[in-house]
Amino acid sequence: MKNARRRSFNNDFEADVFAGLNANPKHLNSKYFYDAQGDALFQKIMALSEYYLCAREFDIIEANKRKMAELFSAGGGFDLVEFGAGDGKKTKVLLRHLHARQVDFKYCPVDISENAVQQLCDSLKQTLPDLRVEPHIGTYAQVLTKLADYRERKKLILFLGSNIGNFTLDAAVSFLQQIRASMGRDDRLLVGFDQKKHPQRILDAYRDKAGVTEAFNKNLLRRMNRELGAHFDPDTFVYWPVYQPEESVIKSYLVSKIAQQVYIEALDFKACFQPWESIHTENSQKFDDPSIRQLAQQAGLVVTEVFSDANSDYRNYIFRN
Ligand code: AVI
Repeated sequence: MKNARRRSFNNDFEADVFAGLNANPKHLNSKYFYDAQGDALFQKIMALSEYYLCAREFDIIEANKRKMAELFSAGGGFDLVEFGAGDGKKTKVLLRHLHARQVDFKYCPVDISENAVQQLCDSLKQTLPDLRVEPHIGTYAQVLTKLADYRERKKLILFLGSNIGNFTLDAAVSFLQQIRASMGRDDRLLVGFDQKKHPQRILDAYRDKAGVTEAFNKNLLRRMNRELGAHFDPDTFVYWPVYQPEESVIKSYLVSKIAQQVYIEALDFKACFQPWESIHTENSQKFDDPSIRQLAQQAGLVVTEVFSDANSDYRNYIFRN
């Protein structure tokens, strides 16, 4: 194995692939799922009957949009900053409602995927042409620094879709702490949390019958082939999600069915796999009220409102500083 410190990389993807495939056990960061192909697959996941998260959060926002709008718009105009905006499907419910009531606000969607942000801005231009939109493209870490630019008036920060579940718990606390540091007294943070439930339902959401989530994970291999000149054969890997009820987390893996050495041209490096060796691709944490309150407390945030769907499958919490 060549020494990582002596190498130079053209971008984070190259550096992270090299580090992750040299590690034991191997891992890749799930943020790399989201290139144009990954975005399209994630759109399909969100429409799957097994993947209840989006539909439940949509129901919650639809049922509570009046109350949410009142809470946010009390005391004048505000900036609505959304981390991980994606296609904005759920947020559009709020946007339409605020817009129809002529509330003074600006929408600032943030996403790592330029493609997703572009599509969102295009669709908003069609449906709400006079909405003020200020998009940002970048990783959460990059864009967190931008929150400092939104100090002039009140802001509402959205972090929907249970995206927080893709962080480790420590990283979630640190992310929330950084958001909190940018929040003034009147600012609010609205976060979506997928809830603990029957393990089978959780597992089914990540092991859909149509195999879309498998294709979404294997897109990581295809992305390395496209962007790094790697030679992965996705058919030699099994997609394997597991739900750990003790930690209440779905852990997703790609497992090599065979012993193989995969050459990655851009890194001039061969990734070596033993038979049945895994690559950890994603964590999707599930929550309950105590674990959310503990997270909030560790981040120094205070819960002000909780919204739930009828079965408590999913919840949205509002926090203040
Ligand atoms: C974006 N994120 C919250 C999704 C999740 O549920 O962890 C990504 C996903 N992975 C597999 N299906 C969906």
